[in-house]
Amino acid sequence: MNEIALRLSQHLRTEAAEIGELAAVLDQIAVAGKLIARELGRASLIGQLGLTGDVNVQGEAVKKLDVWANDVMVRVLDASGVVCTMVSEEMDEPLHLAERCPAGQYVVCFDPVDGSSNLDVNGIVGTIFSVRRRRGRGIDHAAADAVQPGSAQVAAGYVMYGPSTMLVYTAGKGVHAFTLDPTIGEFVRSRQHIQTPGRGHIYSVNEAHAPVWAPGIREYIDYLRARDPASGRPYTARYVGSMVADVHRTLLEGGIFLYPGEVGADGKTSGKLRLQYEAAPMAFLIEQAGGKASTGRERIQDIHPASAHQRVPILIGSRDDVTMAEEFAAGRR
Ligand code: AHM
Ligand code: MG
Repeated sequence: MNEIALRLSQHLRTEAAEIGELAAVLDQIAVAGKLIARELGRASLIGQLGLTGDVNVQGEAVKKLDVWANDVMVRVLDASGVVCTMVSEEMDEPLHLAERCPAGQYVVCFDPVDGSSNLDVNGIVGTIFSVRRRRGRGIDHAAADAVQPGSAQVAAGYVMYGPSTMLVYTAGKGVHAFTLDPTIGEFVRSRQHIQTPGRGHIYSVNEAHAPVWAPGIREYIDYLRARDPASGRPYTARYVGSMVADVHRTLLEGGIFLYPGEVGADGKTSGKLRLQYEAAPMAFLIEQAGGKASTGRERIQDIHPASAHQRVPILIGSRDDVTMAEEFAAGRR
């Protein structure tokens, strides 16, 4: 028993002087996390696994839990009273709550159940969120509010549904982790001011896509696999296929997680992971922990989204590992 256990709600109360109404947004996301964790825990028993039969705007088969969790996120954020625009992987268009605009200061981008290919095998999934301020006032600003660069984030994080449920967030003052104690239904602080090691020994990537990567990325992975004990190689490979789980491990243990771009016949590179609710929030977290996140060419946080569901390549993790990956990607090594 941790005698000095601090609940998330208490922690947010002490932060409220600095983060203001953002505390209400984070508190509501914690509520959604508890509801989603409960549903995941019994999903196979109540027929919540499997597909709805629909296909989303991104051409992916929609799962029942994706839709259910999206609805939960929309309802809890609406109830916060301070969110007026939402962008979700599960909604084709941004959702603008015009009636909230007089008071609603925040735009929240989220992926309600990320890594959902793991759902049917009882694997780890997560909810990723990213909070920005509204730029303008009035509904006419809503479209611009929905596409802001990662550098505009005021908070970001994820809830990870693993052996325990964890909420990890930053509001620009370090990265803090809370673990759900199911016996009291509360997130309790388990780590403060998490720092990612400057260099790790794990790489995490779906290597089946190696034939469509740029040559520099293939050379980088070959380099990590080569045996050279003096420079700490070979690295170890770990890949869950759930960004939250793979980034969480990288955040704590260091190393690098990559989802490199696919180089098409036209020579153009396209990523898989979505900028606004996958790449940018993880980039904010990892930078707050002393790490780096880039596309290989530019810092993730500097990218201005061209559209709500824009995809980007991503290299994220320990500072030295990401720097080396960028050098390989640029052909400088
Ligand atoms: P999703 O939002 O449809 O679940 O897709 C995102 C997920 C990430 O969690 C994970 O890093 C990646 O897709 C895995 O993709 P792949 O199966 O191609 O390796
Ligand atoms: Mg996702």
